[in-house]
Amino acid sequence: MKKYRTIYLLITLMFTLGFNSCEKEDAEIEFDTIPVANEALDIRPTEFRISWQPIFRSSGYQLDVSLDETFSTFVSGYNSKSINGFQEIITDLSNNTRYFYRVRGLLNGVPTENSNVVSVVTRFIPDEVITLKSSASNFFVGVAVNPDRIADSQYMEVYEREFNSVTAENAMKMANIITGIDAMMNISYDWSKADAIVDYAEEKGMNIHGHALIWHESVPNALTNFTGTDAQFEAIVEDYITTTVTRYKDKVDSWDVVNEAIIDNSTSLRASIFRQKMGENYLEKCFQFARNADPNVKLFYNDYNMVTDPLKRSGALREIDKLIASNLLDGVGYQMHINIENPSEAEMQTATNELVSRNVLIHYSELDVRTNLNGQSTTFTEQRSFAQSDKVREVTRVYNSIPDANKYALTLWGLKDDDSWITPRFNVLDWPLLFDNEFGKKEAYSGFIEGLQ
Ligand code: 9MR
Repeated sequence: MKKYRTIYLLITLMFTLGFNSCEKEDAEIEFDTIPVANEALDIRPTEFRISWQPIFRSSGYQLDVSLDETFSTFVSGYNSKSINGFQEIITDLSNNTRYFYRVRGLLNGVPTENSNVVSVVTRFIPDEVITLKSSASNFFVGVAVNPDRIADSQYMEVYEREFNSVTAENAMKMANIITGIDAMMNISYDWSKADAIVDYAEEKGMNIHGHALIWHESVPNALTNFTGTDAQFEAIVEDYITTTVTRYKDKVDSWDVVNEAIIDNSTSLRASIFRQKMGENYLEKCFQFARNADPNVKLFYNDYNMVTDPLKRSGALREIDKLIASNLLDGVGYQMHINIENPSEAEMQTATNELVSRNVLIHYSELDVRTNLNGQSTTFTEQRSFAQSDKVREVTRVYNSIPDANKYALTLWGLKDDDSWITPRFNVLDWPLLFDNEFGKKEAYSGFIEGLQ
């Protein structure tokens, strides 16, 4: 008797559960008369996959994909496109672009209301394990640092994760090292800041690019006010270059020996104090002093606007050719203080080919990409973020086209946006680097890696 009662109870239970679950499913299907669009998947630079939750008794779907949220600019072929399944891969799209999609079901041939609208950005999404330095084969990825930041654990973490080369943004400049020159022409130095950076990079096994031995914008007062003869001036410069290069022998791997010697929109040498007191061939002299002090360290000429200013470039190349002929130059730095509009990829390629044909090492130094070109913007808009990423991708793509033997390094002029010299110098808000103020990777970070794929 007891046995029958148990079986009866079990059967009752099964029926109850079964009917309940059927009732529940029916209720859900009845309720879902509009499809629900899912988030996009498999996002790539030119495609993504979208899907939606099917609705009951639908004979098909109609899909809209648009460039705007109000669905007025459709992606070609995606204005009420008929689809039989529950998903679609949209291809041939533009990189770094925001799209919107929605879907309708067809019940007895009549479209339902639109689903929710989902937005998606086509972009390159680097694998989590990839970093800037790991994406670069056969060249260094560098960052401009200062003594405070190399002592800050948040900066250090990113420096060590992403970079394998450093440049002192300011600490190794002449005016920041020389503290005085006495009556006997003895130079006094403060090495503390430069040493801190060199020690840090040495400890972390990073490449060190020395910046910069001779630069007209970093002349110590003691030298500006120097009243001795030109020969004495030159002797001081030789002493300084010899002492500095010797101090960092086997530690600093390369030096910008002379920085920014050519006048903008011209082929002429600047009338800097070095040009005035040491003569027209002062570059050769300075490179020779450096070569004598350390025959192994790589010697660079470094300048800005070398891509966008062909006159200036030809003036610089004239000096570079003389240095090459004297066997004094190993490499050239193209400072990459650029913006989202200029230079074009083709211009970068042309200017870079000039160096490849001379078979020198090529440093894209001082990379930052300004975005606030009219100075009016108070926020870093999505559009600018994408444009910046596109420009950075062009930079790394051109750099990657250089033969391996001529690659040296690509150096960012700072880590995060609020480190940048741009805002203080031009008194305009900007967001020129690869990391935001919270150390977050920006779109431009992805662009950098994408250009190296
Ligand atoms: O970024 C540097 C900024 O912090 C300094 O105030 C400035 C003057 O020393 O130099 C900036 O770096 C320059 C670099 O040394 C040479 N090329 C141009 C850079 C931007 O001015």
